[in-house]
Amino acid sequence: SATVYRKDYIPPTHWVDSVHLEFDLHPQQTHVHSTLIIRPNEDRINNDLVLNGRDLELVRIVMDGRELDRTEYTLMPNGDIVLRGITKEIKLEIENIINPQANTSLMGLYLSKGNFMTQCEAEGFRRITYYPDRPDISAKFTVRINAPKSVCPVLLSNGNLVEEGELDGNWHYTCWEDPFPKPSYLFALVAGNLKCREEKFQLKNGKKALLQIWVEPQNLDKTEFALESLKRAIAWDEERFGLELDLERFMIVATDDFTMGAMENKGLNIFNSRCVLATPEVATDRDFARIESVIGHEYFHNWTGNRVTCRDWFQLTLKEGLTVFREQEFAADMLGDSTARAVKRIEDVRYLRDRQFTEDAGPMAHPIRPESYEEINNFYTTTVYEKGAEVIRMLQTLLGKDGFKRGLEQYIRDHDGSSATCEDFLNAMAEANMRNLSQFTRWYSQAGTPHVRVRTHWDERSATYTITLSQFCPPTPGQTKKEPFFIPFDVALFNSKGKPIALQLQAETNAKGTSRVLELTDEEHSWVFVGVKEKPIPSLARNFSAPIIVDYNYSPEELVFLSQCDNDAFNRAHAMEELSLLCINEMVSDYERGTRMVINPHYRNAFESMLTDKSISPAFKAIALTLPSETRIAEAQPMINPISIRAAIRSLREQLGRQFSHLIMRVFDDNAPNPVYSPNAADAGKRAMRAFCFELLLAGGNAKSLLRARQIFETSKNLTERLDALRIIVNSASPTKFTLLEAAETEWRNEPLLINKWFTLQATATVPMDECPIVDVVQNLVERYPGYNAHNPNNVYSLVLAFCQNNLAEFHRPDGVGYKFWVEQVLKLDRINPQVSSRLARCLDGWRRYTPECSKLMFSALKYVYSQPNLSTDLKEVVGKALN
Ligand code: BAL
Ligand code: ZN
Repeated sequence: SATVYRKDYIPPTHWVDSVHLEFDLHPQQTHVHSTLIIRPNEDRINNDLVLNGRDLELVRIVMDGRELDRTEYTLMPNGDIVLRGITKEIKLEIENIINPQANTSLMGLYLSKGNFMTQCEAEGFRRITYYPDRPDISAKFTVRINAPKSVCPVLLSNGNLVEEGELDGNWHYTCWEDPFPKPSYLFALVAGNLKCREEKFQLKNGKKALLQIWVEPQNLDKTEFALESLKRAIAWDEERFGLELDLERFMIVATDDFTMGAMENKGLNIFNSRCVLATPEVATDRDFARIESVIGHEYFHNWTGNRVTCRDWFQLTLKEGLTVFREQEFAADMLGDSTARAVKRIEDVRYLRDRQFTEDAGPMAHPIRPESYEEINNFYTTTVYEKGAEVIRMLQTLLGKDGFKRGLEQYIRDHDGSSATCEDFLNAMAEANMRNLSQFTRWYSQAGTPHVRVRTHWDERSATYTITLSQFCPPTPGQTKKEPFFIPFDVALFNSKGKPIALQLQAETNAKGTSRVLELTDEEHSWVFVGVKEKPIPSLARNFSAPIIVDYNYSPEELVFLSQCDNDAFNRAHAMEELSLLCINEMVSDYERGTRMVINPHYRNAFESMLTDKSISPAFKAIALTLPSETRIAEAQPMINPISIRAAIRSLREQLGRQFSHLIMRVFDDNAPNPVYSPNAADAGKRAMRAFCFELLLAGGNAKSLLRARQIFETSKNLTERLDALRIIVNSASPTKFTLLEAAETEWRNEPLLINKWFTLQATATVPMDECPIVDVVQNLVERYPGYNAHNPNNVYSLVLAFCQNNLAEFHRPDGVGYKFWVEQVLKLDRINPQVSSRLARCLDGWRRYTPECSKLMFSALKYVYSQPNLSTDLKEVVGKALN
């Protein structure tokens, strides 16, 4: 397949002024009739018009009223149509047929439980009709949908409903007009048997907007939280960035069959049901938080993505990095107090470290703006999204909140109604703040996670403290040498009493503040702080001020100190994490040497002190004490042996649970949440703290806690507590787990949200079930459980992907059965949905870093997949890169 390069961008040969689409909906034979007004782009000499098309059955093309014969256009092997020599404005009428029922890729128009849904980003519109399917072409859309009334009582598309009526044969129709020109990837159509929760919402500008959440009838009672989140998102964007809802009507639709989390189609967002439906019985605290974030994310795209869109798909981070940043700020602002914000920041950074740092260190490493791709769907990555958001956050750190807002306002003023590039965005930021950001652009062109090495020197005689930062970025595929990045590096210095000291640099006349953002632009630079009368302890890259790895040789004593005293909550938790990593690494070595695994005493002290600290919130305590993920631990190992990692964690939990059982029981009792469930951060924090205690107690052999967990599973009304209890039992040696898993299945089998949780519980189980390796449990469910459907991405993600991605020790069994299962699944899923198979394929990206026996097997598995005929472009690209 062909590689597409960013440098090859050429503006379109033609513009589309208007599109009228008419659909006659039918499960196997949907007729699409499209009328386009097209005119040449005067700046281009080439006037051959390419209309993209995939898997379409063409009926006819009529140009300016005359039907074209087969010799008047070229049908390309890939499905595109070329019309040669279009030098003036034309009216094109195209009729084609599509088969939504046969569409398992979930791109274009497809069926979800009998309801029609669409997904067009990035290149799905060409699966609906022939069209120049590229984001730099915007047109005004009108849509008419005709369908049988009994099957499709509800017919929706983007914009405003302008007409509806009855047709012969019990059919009916609706007409929609989107007032804003848009690229084809933002088109949406939804039709089926749906019900909505709706409300007229007062906007700041005095107008009212109709907000609707459309779902299958049985889910109507799960929509309240989504609607409230949407209202909060609208109000927040008005308040924080002065960006108002520009539509009379804003709709959200939920579907169980969706590859991504959600999609920001103009005025008609389509959501994966797991990112929208919630009640305390079917959603956990984390789900509630995620729903609020995703609703915010898609809504915020209305400006950053829709009103100003991307010129080409290489610019994806222009809308995604920015919108993830906006979503994170929204979620943090909804939390209010600074510790709650820090907890959210810690969660976001842990996700980045677990997923993006690994990506940046592997065969798929790419800059947030990639230079090439074979399949754009492979670049909806944590690099483009989450690292992209960190890059935007650095801009806010450098320019200040007001300066950043000014820059965003200018960006939108300059590009409203058009498509833009990452340079356009940076230029607006630079101009609005009169700053030179040219070096900053390297974050957009260089892949890899930079390391910043820190050296410090305190000189007693001159009372100066010198901090020297030097940066280095490891090579990534196709980029051996990197130029220095522009790195904002936030520091504070603490005296021995645990107080931050006032900071004064050598060139300054007086001290200013107790923390400072140093701007590292060279390979190496030193800063000299004066008036430092005792040797301080530095707090580095506070609040994760840049997506970097800090290399500094803290002593364990200093880490204990920071875990108790740092007034940056993020770094306080980070110090705790460093200590736990230190401890786990030692235990991994103990295990591999065959010696007794011992808890590092410094970690033990810090653990006890934080556990008993009454001055900090349960939410913070829970996140700071939670052990690092296996992925995070693996990242720090020179050679990954998941079995040793799991053994070390198990022993650590067991020892902590035994040694601190009384303390932990007290903390457990102190954290009784409010009996009336609310997903608010304070209560969620208490529940998280209790689950943490539970896990340790059970690991430590406390038999009573098993009974208690069972009782919670059987009596609690909220899913958070029930699922935590069940997970802890499933991960214990107790045979009760079989009874409870069965009970859960009986209760949950008709609720997709819950059965997916049930899958994940088993897929991520850390101990074999009745001697049966987890891979067999998963395989058995895939092959025999009637509620598992390989066509449903959520089923695949929560069972197969959860196993391969998150159950390292069971997946990477040295006998290779995990990899054999992976091969079967990747190949099978590739026939159904290439986006899903290529996502699963990436679980073997890191094959070079594992023990030689695993590594060899992983390599063979990848080679085998690569050798198979007819792989999708998606899968071929990621497996090819892994092998390269
Ligand atoms: N645009 C694809 C889904 C999202 O990032 O919102
Ligand atoms: Zn997005």
